[in-house]
Amino acid sequence: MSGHGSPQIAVDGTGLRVAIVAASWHTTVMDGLVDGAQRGLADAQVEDVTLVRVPGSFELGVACARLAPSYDAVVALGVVIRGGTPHFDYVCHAATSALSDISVRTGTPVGFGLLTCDTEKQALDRAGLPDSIEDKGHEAATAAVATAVTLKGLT
Ligand code: DLZ
Repeated sequence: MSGHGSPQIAVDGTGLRVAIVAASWHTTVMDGLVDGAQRGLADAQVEDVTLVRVPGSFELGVACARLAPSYDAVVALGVVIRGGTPHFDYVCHAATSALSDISVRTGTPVGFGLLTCDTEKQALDRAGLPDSIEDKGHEAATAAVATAVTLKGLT
């Protein structure tokens, strides 16, 4: 994982089935996040990966809710960039609370790869692109798989 204070997690997710759900706004950043999540799953030896695209981050919740019961883990990816109206706050809040609720309600880990940024530069810095500082798609995928592996060990 990347970012100040983040753990270095080595995960073996062999045999797991994982869905990536990705919004489509802010294409360059999203391309980096999707690539990072796919790399994270490959690093964790996850071979059964399904990629589902939704229009915007607001739609992440309904897609993850549909997929969560059928997968070992889901990775939600999106980018919301603050504009001049309160829309940003509504989309961020709706998506975040839906994703949290889905993971707790279904017991399927949902990796939180939703970037909520004031500027496009902040999003690019976190997108896992060659000039980025952080790799949030990889981080979200690794966290989801690590949690799925832990939960399998408990049941
Ligand atoms: C409408 C909207 C706006 C203004 N900004 C973003 C954004 O920065 N990132 C994103 O993923 N989606 C955005 N959307 C679209 C909403 O998430 C949603 O797709 C629409 O409101 C249609 O339901």
